[in-house]
Amino acid sequence: MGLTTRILIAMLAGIVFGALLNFLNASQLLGSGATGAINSYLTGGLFDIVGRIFIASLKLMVVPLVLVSLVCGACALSEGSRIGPLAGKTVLLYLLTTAVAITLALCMALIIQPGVGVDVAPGGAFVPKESPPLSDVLVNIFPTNPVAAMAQGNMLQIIVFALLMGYAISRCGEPGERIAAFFNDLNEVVLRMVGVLMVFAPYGVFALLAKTFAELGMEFILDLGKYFLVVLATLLLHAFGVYSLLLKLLSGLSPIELFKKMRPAQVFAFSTASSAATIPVTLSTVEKRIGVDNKVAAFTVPLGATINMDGTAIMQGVATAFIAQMYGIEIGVMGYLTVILTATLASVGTAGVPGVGLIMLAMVLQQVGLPLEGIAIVMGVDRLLDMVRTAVNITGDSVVSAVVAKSEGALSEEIFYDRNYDSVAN
Ligand code: DAS
Repeated sequence: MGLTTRILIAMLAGIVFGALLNFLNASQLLGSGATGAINSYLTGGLFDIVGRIFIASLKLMVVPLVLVSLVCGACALSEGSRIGPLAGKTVLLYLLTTAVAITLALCMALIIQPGVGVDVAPGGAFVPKESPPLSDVLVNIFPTNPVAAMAQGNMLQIIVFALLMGYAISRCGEPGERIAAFFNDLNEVVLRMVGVLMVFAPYGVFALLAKTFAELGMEFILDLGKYFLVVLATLLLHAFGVYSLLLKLLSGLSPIELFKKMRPAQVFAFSTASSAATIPVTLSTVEKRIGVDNKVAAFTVPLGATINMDGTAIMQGVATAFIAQMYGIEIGVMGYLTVILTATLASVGTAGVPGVGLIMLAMVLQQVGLPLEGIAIVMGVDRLLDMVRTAVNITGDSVVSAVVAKSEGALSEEIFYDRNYDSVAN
């Protein structure tokens, strides 16, 4: 049974079991003694311990994953920058669409306010750390001690250090090539560690959802549903709104044609929830159905799968606002600007594998001083959202590939508008 299925089953089981405990608690059906025992040994005992261990395992991976994957991403970026204007346009558009995505997500969450009125401060009110003034935020982005930044989990400092290191590695000739190879291998190991920890995700999801629903009851499912719908609506708005606008304005190409042609790659991305695994299908679709020349697609598609995660940034934006609202924490304009900066830069390092967006969410929450326990609440519905946002991620890669190729005169409009093409040529 796949991890997706196991997490979904754990989610449903956790919700049902938690709601049952909540009912027994409220109705005192088992008598005060048994109810008290359930509360202290199960809800406040076993589930609390398993849940906290699971949250710790997510925290464990944040620093190594961000550091290593960002160094690799920065190397790939810098390698690419030797391709001159094509790379500049590609990277600029990727970062721009990600920043628009997270801004759109924050606006949607602040307008709809899915987390307002949901009081989930199980351990008592959460005291947020004071958000520093803008000048401090900007100065504090630059680390004075990279080891201290990693020890303290100062994510923006780690991101800046990793980007600088990745750039330097790509400008170091043979020694840099050896180090780049080492970091690419290390990235495989770190992603494998994420995979190992994800095996335990169903147990963590069950324990945390059972605890949450035992304390909050079934009405909480409506709040979770609101979160789910806000993320989904923003993903669709970004995909069909922002991408269509971008394609029409910058290339004059028909968004409807592109969405129709991209369907095989979107379906593959949805089912695998992995941009990286979808690269071969995205590449083939972009070249043979969209008409992008290989010299462009071979650079823009793999780079996009590495650094362009608009769907993930959208989840991070909505989840951050949702968690702040649930805990009644005002993170203010500075806090939201920090979220946009952190999530945009972090998307450079988010690897295209299932579930990694959640670990990057831990990083964003940590940066703005929000409780990571909130992840457990959104995690229950994350797997399905992961599949949708991965399809959005690769759609963004294909839109930017088409725009850049058109601007370089490397896109065949004959192929783009050819409707007889009914399969992705291998
Ligand atoms: N599943 C990731 C991807 O492959 C995105 C994420 O985890 O948010 O794009």
